[in-house]
Amino acid sequence: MTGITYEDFIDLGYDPDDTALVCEFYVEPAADMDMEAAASRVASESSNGTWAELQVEGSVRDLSATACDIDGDRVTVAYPDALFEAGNMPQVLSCIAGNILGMKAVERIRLLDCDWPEKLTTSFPGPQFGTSVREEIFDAGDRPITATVPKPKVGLTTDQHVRVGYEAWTGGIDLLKDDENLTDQDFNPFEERLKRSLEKRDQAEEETGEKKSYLVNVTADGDEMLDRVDMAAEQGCEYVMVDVITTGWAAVQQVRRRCEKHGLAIHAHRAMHAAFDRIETHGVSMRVIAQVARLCGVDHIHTGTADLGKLENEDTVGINEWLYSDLYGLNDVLPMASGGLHPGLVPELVARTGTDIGIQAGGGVHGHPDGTHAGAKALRQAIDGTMAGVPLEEYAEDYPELATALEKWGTE
Ligand code: CAP
Ligand code: MG
Repeated sequence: MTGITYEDFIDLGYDPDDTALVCEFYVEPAADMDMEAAASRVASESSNGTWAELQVEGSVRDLSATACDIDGDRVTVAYPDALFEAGNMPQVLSCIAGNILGMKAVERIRLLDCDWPEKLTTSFPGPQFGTSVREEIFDAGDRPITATVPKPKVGLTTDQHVRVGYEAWTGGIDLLKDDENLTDQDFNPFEERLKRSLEKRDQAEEETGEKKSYLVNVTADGDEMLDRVDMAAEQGCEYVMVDVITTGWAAVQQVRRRCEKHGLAIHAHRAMHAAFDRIETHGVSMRVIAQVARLCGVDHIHTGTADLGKLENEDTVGINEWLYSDLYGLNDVLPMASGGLHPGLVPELVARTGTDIGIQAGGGVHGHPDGTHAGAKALRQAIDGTMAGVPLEEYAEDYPELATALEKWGTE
């Protein structure tokens, strides 16, 4: 009997069939290793090999991954379908983005992209609504939907938070969103915030004649999070918000199932994503994180601002295109642009990303010199002006709130 060694995991002529999950990695081999040796170790450690030569009877080789292409610093690895448990995202990630990220055989390694096969993909539910939220939940026509998050992020009392929400909604914002680190603290408890915000939402809907909604942050440990989803549904929410990275994919899958029962959409905040994707030569790309989020079934996800605003971004436009793309019948996802946005950036943002997005601004609404209500109006005016194809400076001649915002923040 011959043992299984690293060499068994590389076959550069191998052409995977369409049932395989094919992953592209960036790889920098360790100093004492060539690319082929590193690539075979990536395929081995992420499927069913290890550092020692193994003597195993039977057909375990059928479950081995194969490093099937090396192109400069890019390595392609094909994983057989049988390696994966259907519908179990943590299990999939423990293979393709597990131990290999810490292997001494590589100096750096990044999971750049996945080509998801039909069987594995459709074992996940995908989003319930996706971009259709713009029509199904709001009557937003072609314009981007708009959201705001009260600032400061935490510290506002429930009274203050609810008031800010009302001012934002009546100023023209569609969605009020909790911040990522606001859940159920003593200064602003979940249940009270939820109930009172929804009262104000109803009032704002009546006053504006527009549909309004609230993204309440249900992030918590598993059972508690599901209770919060139930409460959000009972109280009449259309959405919940989940911090998908910090809470973990198993929890996201659980929330998705519970949300289906209630017909609730999921807004995915991605706090902590940069721990995986910020260093360009290591980790897991935002592209893959967004893919995983779509399979698990979120309806919105933050994908950055196409290099506008305050945060580092990875290829927002390419990620958004993937989120819209056909994927064996799974619904698409609405990308949310957020992070240092203000009204003056709207035309350029829309020029870069198109209109099938959500635009989220915190500081860019509440930092308006005349307060939240004026800031909300200015953001909506910027969107309406952009949709009308009128340069913002010109549009602002008729809209004083926008004029003030442009004076304060400019258009860059
Ligand atoms: C934005 C924000 C969002 C980030 C998330 C914040 O506030 O509420 O969480 O944009 O980043 O807390 O920073 P501002 P990303 O509008 O005041 O910047 O969308 O890149 O995941
Ligand atoms: Mg935030």
